[in-house]
Amino acid sequence: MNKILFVLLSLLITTIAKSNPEFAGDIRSHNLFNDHVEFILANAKFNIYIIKGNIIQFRYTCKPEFSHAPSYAVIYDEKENANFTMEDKGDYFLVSTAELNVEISKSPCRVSIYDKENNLINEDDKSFGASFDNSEVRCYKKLFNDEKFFGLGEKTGRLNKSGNQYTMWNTDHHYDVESDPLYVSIPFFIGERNNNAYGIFFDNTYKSYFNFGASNNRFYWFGAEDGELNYYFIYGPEIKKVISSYTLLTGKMSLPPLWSLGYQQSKWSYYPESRVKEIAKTFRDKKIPCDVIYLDIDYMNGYRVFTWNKDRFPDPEKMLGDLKAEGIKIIPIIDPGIKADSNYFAAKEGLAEDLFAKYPDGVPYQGEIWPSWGYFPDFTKKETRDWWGEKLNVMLKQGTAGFWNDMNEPAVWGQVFPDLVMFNDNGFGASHKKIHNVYALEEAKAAYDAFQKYSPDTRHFLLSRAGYSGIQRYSAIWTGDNTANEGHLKLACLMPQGMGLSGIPFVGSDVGGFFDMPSARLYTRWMQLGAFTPFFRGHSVINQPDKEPWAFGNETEENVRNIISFRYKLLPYLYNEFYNSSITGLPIMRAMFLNYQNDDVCYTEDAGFQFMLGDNLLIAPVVSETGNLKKLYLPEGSWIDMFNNTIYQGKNWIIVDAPINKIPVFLKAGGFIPMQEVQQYVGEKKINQLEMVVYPAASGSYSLYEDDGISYNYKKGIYSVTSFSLQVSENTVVINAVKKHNNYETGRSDYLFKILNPGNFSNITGNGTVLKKLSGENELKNSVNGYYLDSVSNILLVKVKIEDNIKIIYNR
Ligand code: MIG
Repeated sequence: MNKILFVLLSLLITTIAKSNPEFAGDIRSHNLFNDHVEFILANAKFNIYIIKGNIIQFRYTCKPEFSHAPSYAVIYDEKENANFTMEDKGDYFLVSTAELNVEISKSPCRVSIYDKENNLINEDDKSFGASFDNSEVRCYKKLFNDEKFFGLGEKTGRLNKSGNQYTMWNTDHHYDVESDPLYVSIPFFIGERNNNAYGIFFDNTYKSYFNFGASNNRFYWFGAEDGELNYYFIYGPEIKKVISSYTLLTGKMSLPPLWSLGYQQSKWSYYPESRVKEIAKTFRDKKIPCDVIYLDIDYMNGYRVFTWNKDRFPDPEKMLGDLKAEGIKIIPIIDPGIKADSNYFAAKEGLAEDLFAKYPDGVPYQGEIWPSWGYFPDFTKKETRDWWGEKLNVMLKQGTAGFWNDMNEPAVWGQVFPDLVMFNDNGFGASHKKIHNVYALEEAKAAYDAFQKYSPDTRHFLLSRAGYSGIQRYSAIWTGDNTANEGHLKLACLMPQGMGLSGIPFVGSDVGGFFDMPSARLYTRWMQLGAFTPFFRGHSVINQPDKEPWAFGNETEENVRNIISFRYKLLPYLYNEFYNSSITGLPIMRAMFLNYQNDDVCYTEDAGFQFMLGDNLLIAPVVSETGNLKKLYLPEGSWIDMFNNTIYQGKNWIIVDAPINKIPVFLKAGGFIPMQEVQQYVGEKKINQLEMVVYPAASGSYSLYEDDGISYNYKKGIYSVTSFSLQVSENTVVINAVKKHNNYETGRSDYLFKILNPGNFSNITGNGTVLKKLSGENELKNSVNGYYLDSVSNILLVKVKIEDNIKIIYNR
């Protein structure tokens, strides 16, 4: 009896002990290496890698060894900058880089990070720090009461995530405005306080959690159900530097085809072929620009991926060719699940070549998906990615312009993919628990690799619903199945900003809302917002009335045509921002505080409903269905309304009229906006003139990148860069344009400078000669050069031939 009690008791004690977290204990010993320091702790191993002066990797494990499996996210492997010193300071070790001082206390082991002026940036909670609880890992950090948190990728709610907890587990969701988690997992966030920012990238693909002081005011924490406590600390202090550094680790967007910046039209589903052609023709007839039409799941034969329904699409190649001639590119949806059909080639090949995810007993897993029961390709296996790429290439050769990856969370009818299903994990072997969040990333990699391999001369476009850190290297992201209501219109403004802060620049929402039917006003407002989001696509669920731009009556059609046309005029500016983003990793659509980090107002919740497009444009969408006014904040400097030339002084909240035909857009004094005439699709016609819009109330400069927009020739140096400057003094305004890199022939012959609110002027010279005053726009069109003042709108138009060096001077 006593014996039994004893056994029971000790069982109970061990169970209790097991469910208590263990914290990183004392440092027992350490080893110094070239690029890292290894610490042996009482109950864990702890490595610090110095990646760069501002990037340090902290890695803990309580298992006997660190994992050797490579990171899915991190592609940076240059360690040549890893200069650091380590000193023993008695109670602690001091690790110093050019930008940071890291104190690692010995008993117990805790981390504190300081800048070079010894300001505390971030530190472990003194009692808890790193913790291990069975397979679970966590890190507890001190929470400062004025600390703000941004990032985490695709999340609902306001941009500042403080006071909330979030989960990372890619989820197919009929989501509402507070749902979490969604389709994409980006375990990276930015902390900001006193204008100092840092980032933490927790490179763990298991289900993970981020708690920014939800229900406690002592610490914030992040952790995961399994895997290593492996995180990168990234110092700014500029938020921009944090994002650039994060994308140095995880990669930048590769430059997409220029046409993918155009308007894209989707619907579940356009079929048969005649319907697709009718949609294309309607865009052209109505002179509403459009570059892409999507084919949703009904183009397939019984939802079998890589097949066509031959009744609906008898000759895909011919159809794709016909549409291409009209400037319409076709992007088909791709679902990962392979119908378990013994007559279906993809199922046969996948089974024969062992390409599918399997139960631990070797039986291929089947889940329920669109084509009923189906297998799931194991994209973490190179052979599977190569095979998938071959299949995609068949469709590329047929003439598709890219792919749209859906259902890749992976989703199984909103049900649960069994955790024990095994994946190759690059040869290391791992269960669904580890692979779930990177499934879409590896599927996207397969497509991206196929593009490189099979189409080395032409850029293609990839769109994905799910993703993990690094997805920006391969794909654009859309924010999934939203709903046609005001709350989701607001989210369509916030979510892309949050994703931009998390390294994903090419992003947009289903414009108009996926579920339900928007009113004409809601649809118009959404189009106006969408026209300034990097990815611009209208989409809709099945069994809803039409949602194309002409489906809401004449007034809406006119307003939507105008804003889509404006997007096309703006393409030189937008494409330049895409180029910049591909170099810097910074977003195109930017939270206000990214450009104005020291302006507290830019962090307010209201300022989330406006954003910057690059450096020079401030976009203030009306995110309400009924409103005709917009309250917005203008940061420092002088601003001009792009559509009516009204001037405003910054550091002010203003309220402007925004009737249904208007979205308020402001140009910053001194900023340049390159524009061009409207085309119905990218490349429709040769465009001779680059319009350069400036508002000369301040000096400024701008660099414009141009290339062919479609090939990879830019990688061989075939592009052009022009450097513009605007020097404004009391008596003169001088505009300069200098070709910095001149290897690409843009085909443009002249510049038209549109000088908004020019002030007094006399005596305009261009390229050394005194320019002639012309009588109106027509004469301007027909003259080689000259100027004309549109006195009604107060715009000075100056036309000059494009030469290597341009100088325009006017006295005032
Ligand atoms: O179970 O392919 O988010 O854009 O139209 C729904 C049909 C599957 C979900 C996608 C949506 C797409 C739809 N898909």
